[in-house]
Amino acid sequence: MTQGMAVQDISESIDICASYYGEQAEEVKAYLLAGQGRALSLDNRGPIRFDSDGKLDATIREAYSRHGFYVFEGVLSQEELTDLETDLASMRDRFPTGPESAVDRAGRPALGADNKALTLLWSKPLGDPLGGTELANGRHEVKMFEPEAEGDAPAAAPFLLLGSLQFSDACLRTYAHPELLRVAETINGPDFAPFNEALFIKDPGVGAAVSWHQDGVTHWDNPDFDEDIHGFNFMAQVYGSTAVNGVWILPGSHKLGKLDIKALVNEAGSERLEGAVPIVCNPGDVVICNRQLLHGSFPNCGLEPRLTVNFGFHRRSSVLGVRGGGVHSDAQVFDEAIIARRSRALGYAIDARKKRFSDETPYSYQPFVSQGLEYVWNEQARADMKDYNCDDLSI
Ligand SMILES: O=C(O)CCC(=O)C(=O)O
Repeated sequence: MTQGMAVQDISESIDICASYYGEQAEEVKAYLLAGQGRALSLDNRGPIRFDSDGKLDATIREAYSRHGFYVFEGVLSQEELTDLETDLASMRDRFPTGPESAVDRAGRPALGADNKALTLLWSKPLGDPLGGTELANGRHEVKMFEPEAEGDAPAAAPFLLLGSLQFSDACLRTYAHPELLRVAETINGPDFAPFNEALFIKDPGVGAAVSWHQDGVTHWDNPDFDEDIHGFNFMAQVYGSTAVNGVWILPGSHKLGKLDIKALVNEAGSERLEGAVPIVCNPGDVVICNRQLLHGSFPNCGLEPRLTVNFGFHRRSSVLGVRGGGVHSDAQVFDEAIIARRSRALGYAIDARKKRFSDETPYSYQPFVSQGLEYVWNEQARADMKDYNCDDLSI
């Protein structure tokens, strides 16, 4: 365990969460505690470090490769976290009043109401909207236990916002965090390509489960298959992430190919998979999570909120000339033009960040440099970002 690392005390949440599971409460409590202990004993957390060539420190790279995830501690400043919280509050004000509604609670056109691309996904409180369905290529093979929410919970609550960069300048700026982009460069090469961006919203007593799955859908049978071929996600934590509300992963599973999730659940006797650990973070920590890892999250039956700012990147060779999997955008063959169009979000993000954090050295993205491209974040750019996620490089 990282010496001296202080994590949130979630003992009360663990008890409350376990109580939702009735007869299995003791088993759930033991599982949460054991998983948390194992997570904190792994050698995969600490500040981002680079070597003298500007590449991600080799020890970190190796630990990421071994476990499939790594917790970069203290990446986002309090200022940046406050910006994200403020934007979430104003986005919530603009959310539709329900899954079928096109207006917000003030009767204005709701956020995303006139978008072509899918934006806000809803769930019944503490539900598992994807598990055991054909949605997202059927990759969420099992339905998680759906506890009964308290009586005052809303009938449905948003749990996932897609295309988040068009709705939040704070999310756009975080997307261009220079140290994170240098990590992306080390892992995926200087011509790395975007994937997609989203917010996972897990409010206490309401937040939905995301059933066990592996993200990749395209390259499992590729003769050049390797552990990084489906890219990775950064998961930036605004309030932290715990055994109760966080994503759980099966360490090392990103190297095992496509797993039979139903068989793993049968073997474990429940969705509490053996050997899995939660991603434990403090506010401001950012996780890098291999998309091939078996991962998922339980419904948030605890007391702490989780807001994850998700954004992923690919190797260019994983998307160029490849037919998309159709999960985040319509399936299409990704050519240079589509990748360039999708990359403009990064150009706008770098400029938006430069304007807000002027003391930082902005990230220099090689494909823009080599083509002499410069992007400016202004009102015209904002209009240009509408529905940018129709081109998510979904593989
Ligand atoms: O944040 C969560 O609960 C789920 C995240 C996830 O499944 C993903 O990023 O692929």
